[in-house]
Amino acid sequence: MELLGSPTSPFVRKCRVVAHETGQAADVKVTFLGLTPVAPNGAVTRQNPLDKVPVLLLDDAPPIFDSRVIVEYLDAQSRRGRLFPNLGPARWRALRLQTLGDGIMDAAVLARFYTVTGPEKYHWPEFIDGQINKVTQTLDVLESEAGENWQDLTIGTIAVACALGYLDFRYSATLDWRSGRNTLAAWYATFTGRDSMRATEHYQP
Ligand SMILES: N[C@@H](CCC(=O)N[C@@H](CS)C(=O)NCC(=O)O)C(=O)O
Repeated sequence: MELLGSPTSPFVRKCRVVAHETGQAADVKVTFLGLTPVAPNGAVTRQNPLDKVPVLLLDDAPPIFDSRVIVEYLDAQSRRGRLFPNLGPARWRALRLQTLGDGIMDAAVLARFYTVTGPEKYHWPEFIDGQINKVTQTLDVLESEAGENWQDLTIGTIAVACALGYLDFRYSATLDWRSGRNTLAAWYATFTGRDSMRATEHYQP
């Protein structure tokens, strides 16, 4: 399997963490490439008409995207198969948590495009504030929920950890997400020590 991705994408990181946690890191070759919403990458376009990473290339089947489908595929491929709980309340909790983590990533990636990546004439303070509000509101909900169930390793806790890692990576100067969120911060401090997180830290290409 080959994973097309950008080294700075939190969605790509989520897939890589899952590859590690399911014992498949050695089976997933990671190929890093660059792209933005206004500068698509032909290698990605050929595999995913939506022009987004991550994309998982398979030997004998069409490519898989987006990250939510990739992580479920990897989990299903694994003999461990433990990141998606079986049908029942635990499953919906994990999927809901994944949505919250992914939602932080979506808003934070989008806000960055309108602040740093995009041209200055498109910097739109109200739009950026709206995205950052989504991030902080979601962080407040996570703070109120970070507790006992979060000891379990699920696709939900992985997505939240990758979202927080992205905030540290891109927003450390402007968003002190730990302030007033001690429970979440303590949980993350432990989670980020996992081998899978350490092996996939963001870096600037
Ligand atoms: N919902 C998608 C989001 C993926 C996404 O937004 N990827 C960004 C990189 S962080 C991207 O490829 N952006 C290029 C574009 O939007 O054209 C997923 O979970 O895979």
